[in-house]
Amino acid sequence: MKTEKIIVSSLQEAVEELKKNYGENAVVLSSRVVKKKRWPFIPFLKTTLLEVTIGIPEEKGEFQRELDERVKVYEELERLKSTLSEVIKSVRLQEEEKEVSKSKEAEDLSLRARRILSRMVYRGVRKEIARKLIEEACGYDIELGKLDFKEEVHESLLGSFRKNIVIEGERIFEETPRIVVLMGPTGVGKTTTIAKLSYLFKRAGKRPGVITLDSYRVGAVEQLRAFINIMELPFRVAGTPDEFLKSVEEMENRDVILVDTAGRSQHDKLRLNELRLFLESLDTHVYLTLSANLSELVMYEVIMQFGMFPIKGLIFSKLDETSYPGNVINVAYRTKLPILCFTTGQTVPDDIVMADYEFLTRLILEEKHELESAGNPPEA
Ligand SMILES: Nc1nc2c(ncn2[C@@H]2O[C@H](COP(=O)(O)OP(=O)(O)OP(=O)(O)O)[C@@H](O)[C@H]2O)c(=O)[nH]1
Ligand SMILES: [Mg+2]
Repeated sequence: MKTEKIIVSSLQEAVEELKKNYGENAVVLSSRVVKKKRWPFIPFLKTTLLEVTIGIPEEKGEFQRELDERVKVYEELERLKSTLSEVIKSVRLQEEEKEVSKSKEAEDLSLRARRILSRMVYRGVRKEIARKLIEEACGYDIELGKLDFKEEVHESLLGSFRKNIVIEGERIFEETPRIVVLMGPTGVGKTTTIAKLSYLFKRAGKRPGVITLDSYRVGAVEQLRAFINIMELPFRVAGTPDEFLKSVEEMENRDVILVDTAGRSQHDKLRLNELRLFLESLDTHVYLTLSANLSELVMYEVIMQFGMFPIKGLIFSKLDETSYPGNVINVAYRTKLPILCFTTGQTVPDDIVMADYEFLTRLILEEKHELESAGNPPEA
């Protein structure tokens, strides 16, 4: 921005001058009073004048103009994309509702319950599981002659989740296990989650330490080490079962030892057995990390292959990368494995949510407020 000084008799005059001579984008930056003008025949009469500093924006270069244009186009595209995705969503929901209303559910579920059923199926929950969860959240309404939610939708469903899905969540900070091991396929976010968890343990007043068994990927180890160092926590790399045992001994004074493992494909039995050697002699709490965007079948496959370890619970990572989190419900409902936490992005340590029923209910209902404000619509 260029600046220039002009002398005027009032601010009003300055504004007019700006518009006339400097264009629409010029602005007044400051002003000060100067008594300058003397009238030749009346020397004692001085007129008060203002010295006004004005700012004149520089002409935008070709590159900046082009960039601005592109940003505008991208913004417009983003707007269109989000409108389109809203339209697709509402069409799919309507289709789902039509489907449900044609089926047997129409005979025995209230309209409100059917709408929630459609919503859950749309979010990826299997219909039979969604139906079971809804049935448990409902009671028989004599007037309707159908099942309807006992309380408001959110509360009723939350109660049903409590009965059918096991959640570990914040409890881990109270009943802190001594050695917590994260396992799972390659690239699901184990190392990132270890960093986030170690922060949460420290925040909960515990004294965590971290051991990584992943001595293959130097970059990954260094990244984790850097974060753990910032938190002033002990960190060890163990390449053999003996080194691992030694590191555990060295961390004797720690409340909890978080153990990161190298990603193993569920098909790589040899490597999985090797991992077993590390943990054999110790009492460990193994959590399996599953990316929330995996298909349900692949999730079962991974759980089965890692079944050679005493899996205590599940961590669902990359929740931010899926629009259909119903898989989480399906897998937790069927396996009855406790959910420990969800990770929701790449940022350490913020993008992690310790699992609780409130979060799970919201996750599945998504537009909770929209549904609740809809109340209990009259039967069609
Ligand atoms: N979008 C998203 N990305 C994540 C999340 N958690 C981790 N990532 C990213 O996923 C990639 C792999 O993360 P890592 O923590 O290295 O995964 P890992 O399971 O330790 O990988 P291996 O040790 O190679 O098996 C990195 O780019 C992370 O930033 C998450 O919750 N959401
Ligand atoms: Mg890793």
